[in-house]
Amino acid sequence: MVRIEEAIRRRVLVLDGAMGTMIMRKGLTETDFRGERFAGVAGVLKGNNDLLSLTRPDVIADIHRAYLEAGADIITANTFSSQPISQADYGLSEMAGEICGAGCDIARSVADEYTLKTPEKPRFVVGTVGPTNRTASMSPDINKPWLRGIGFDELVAAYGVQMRAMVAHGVDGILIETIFDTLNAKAAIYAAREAMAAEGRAVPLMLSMTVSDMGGHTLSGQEIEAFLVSVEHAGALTVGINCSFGTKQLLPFVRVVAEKAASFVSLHPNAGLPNALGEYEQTAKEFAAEMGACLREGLVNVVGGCCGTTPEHIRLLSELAKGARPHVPAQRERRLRLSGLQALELTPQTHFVSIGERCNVAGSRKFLRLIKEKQYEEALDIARAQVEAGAMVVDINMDDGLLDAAAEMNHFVNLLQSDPDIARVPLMIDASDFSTLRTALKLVQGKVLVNSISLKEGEQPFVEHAREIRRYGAAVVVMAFDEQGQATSYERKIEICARAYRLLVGHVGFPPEDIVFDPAVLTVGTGLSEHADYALDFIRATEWIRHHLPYAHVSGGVSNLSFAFRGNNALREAMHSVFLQHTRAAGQEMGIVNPSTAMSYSDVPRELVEAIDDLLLHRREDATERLLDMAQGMQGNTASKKGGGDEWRQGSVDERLKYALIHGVGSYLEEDVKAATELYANALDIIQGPLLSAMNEVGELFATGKMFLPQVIKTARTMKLAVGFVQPYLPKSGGDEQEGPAILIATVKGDVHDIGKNIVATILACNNYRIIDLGTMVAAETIVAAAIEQNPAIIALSGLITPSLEEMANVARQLQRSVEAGHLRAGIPLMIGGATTSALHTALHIAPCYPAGPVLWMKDASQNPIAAARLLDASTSDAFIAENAHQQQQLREQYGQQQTPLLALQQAREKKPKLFEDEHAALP
Ligand code: THG
Repeated sequence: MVRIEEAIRRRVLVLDGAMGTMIMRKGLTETDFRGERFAGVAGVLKGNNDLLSLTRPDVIADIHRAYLEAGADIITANTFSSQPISQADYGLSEMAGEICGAGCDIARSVADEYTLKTPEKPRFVVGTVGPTNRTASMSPDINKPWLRGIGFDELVAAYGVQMRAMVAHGVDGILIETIFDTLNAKAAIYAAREAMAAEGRAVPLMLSMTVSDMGGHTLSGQEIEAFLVSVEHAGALTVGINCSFGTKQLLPFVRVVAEKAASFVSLHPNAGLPNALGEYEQTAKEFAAEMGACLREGLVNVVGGCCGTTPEHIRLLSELAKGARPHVPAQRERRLRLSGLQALELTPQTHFVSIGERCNVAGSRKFLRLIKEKQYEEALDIARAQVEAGAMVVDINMDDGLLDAAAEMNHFVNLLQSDPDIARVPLMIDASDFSTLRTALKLVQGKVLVNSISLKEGEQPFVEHAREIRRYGAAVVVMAFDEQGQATSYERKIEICARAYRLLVGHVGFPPEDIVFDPAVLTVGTGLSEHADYALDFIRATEWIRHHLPYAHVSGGVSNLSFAFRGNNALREAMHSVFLQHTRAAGQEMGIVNPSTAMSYSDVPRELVEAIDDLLLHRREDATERLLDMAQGMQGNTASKKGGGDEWRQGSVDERLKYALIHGVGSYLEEDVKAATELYANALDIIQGPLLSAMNEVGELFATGKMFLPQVIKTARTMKLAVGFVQPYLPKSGGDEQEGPAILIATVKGDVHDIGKNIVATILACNNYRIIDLGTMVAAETIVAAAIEQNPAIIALSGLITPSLEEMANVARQLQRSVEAGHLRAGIPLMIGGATTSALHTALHIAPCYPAGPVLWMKDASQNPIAAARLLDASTSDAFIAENAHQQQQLREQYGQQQTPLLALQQAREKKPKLFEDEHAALP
């Protein structure tokens, strides 16, 4: 039997196309989904495509056959959502394993049937693993950025069910696809490895990410290269991109994958961008033409289709793939790579990797106080300041006797990851207790540097911990410490590091480039003679390690060196600078430092360099005394602070407020809002003026791909903060705590997506509206009942997937009926938003269902408060509603006139962020 790993070397393999689109076309009913077996199950089962593997296996087999007939080499089993988390939406968690196994069996038998017919063209089955409907890297509540809706362990448990079924049911590979959150993917990789070990059968992994914006980020904010670094430990057969956009839009991103990944490359995009009605309309011919360009470039090894593709698309594609030149995977040098939202690669050109030391409760009194007092926002400012000052990695340490280190780590790391300005750099997780390190490893989507492990407790725990770190895909700092204690001499330092290297590289199989040795920077100038060689021994050990332990790196905590000179910061900084001059020449490439005070070597006066060298290189016995004498004059001088970039503080109040909102900087908001109240007679104008115009700009930046989702969320939080500061200045008409008009908001039935809805809710709440959030999957009856009961000023509906469009029309009809029956007040505006919605669809299919009130399409979340303000202000309301009605009438006429709907659609199509679009009902 030819294996997929062999076949892929010979030619470009063709994957199948969409399963969902094909199922939708079959027009199946609730009864089909239920079969006899699930007839009595409560709730709606229609939409649970994976369940059809049990209830309508014939339909699934037919779809597989259609793709095999079209020329597919690889078919994807109907298992995208066959894990307990997604199945919980249907009350079928317990069934996940069985559903998954059945899906694999169907694909296996159909594939084998075809292989038997044409043995020269073997057909493969991959189990497909979707992202679930939760995200492990983002908070479900944007006002609580430290929260997570799901944890790594829960994901591993759920994926475990799916992975074990796949391995046991004979798949040829596992395709972890539509990855929108790398932490979810890392949990899937972890679960896959466990399942293979448990079942005693290894199959190749294939990874496929999905880009969420035109800037090429995942939904959770990672750049493509950062994603690749984060999952490199999977050793995947292929990495690639699926879903997202059409081929043309994805091509630049595929080039990045092809250039940066050591694996083979896959691509299975959507059939173009969805039209204004949420449909994919790219024909097979157009699709093939675009894919052809990609094949000619030699970028890929596996091609297929995602949303909207059909057997005809795959048929044309497989013709093209026949003669295509397979991509030759890039040669990756053995280099340390880490990632936050961005990748960091240590190259021979890298100047020096400075690791910020200040988020350490043991190394900063201020940080300790802030954590103890739970002043996390200010603690976060310390991290931000370090990044602004040039830290390329941030060290986090919560080791303090009075703190629950793991709990604090959890809170702070989550918080930090929600701030894209900080989270763009990789983290160094610093803890003496391995369980705290483990906690942190489960929180981070990027590739972190673990600080640290050592031979302190002997070889066995050392090896076990290294193996575990590897399973999470992290790099590791090894301290020169063993059973006898800390290495203080040159001989002991190199002996321990060599032993650790042998164990890690020889025994564990740890990649040597992912090992960072820390030969321990110890304090000099203490007055004790046995400390006199500490600096020199570190320098010599560094040189030895770099020569004798190939690909491994050296780091150290530089500020330790000068503890003896506490209180004289200028001298300490000069010492660090001179020390680094030596250690870097010896091969130290990274160090834990205070980035905002780093002094450049050339700024240290010559005589001072000499005096410091006397101490560091142990050239004179009286070096400490002489240095102290010389340093007298420097007392109290603190070196220049760099970075921070506060130039924006020079602007006008409006400009400062705008800057703060767009960059999500909360620290000056209070004073700036106060200044604004002196400028604006009416405090409401601060909200309607600079604040709203900033939100508008955010919307624009987002729409044009210059901002990505975590940044937008951050600005919304800052907006809320700003409105909070404005609040006391607002006129209080009712005397008591006055709340604004109520807005009822819901994601419609059949749709579980709520990120967009939550953003809208928060932005509206920030504008002082009272939000009644009914959640997701809300039935029309529930929305109508809540509207009757609460009499909101506005009703807002959200939906991401195509079927939601029809459901929104249904809600509109039911609202109308309720108005006609006299239950509901007439005239309540209805707002429509979400990625598949459009001005045209709203005009054509929703507005006519609800003549009782205006129906408004919201281009993006920043439009809602603007529209709400116009609607609810008596002086603008009528004109606004009339203008909206007029525009919709025009759209309807255009659509009616032009016999070719396509043209009308193109004219009407608005450019909007394609963040939430695609038919995978599993995306959040
Ligand atoms: N190796 C590794 N990890 C480490 C160290 C190391 N982690 C911790 C530490 N050493 C590196 N970090 C610091 C952080 C702060 C200081 C020194 C090392 C420091 N702090 C001031 C002081 O104590 O004087 C704090 C002053 C204040 O309160 O602000 O010097 O070696 N792998």
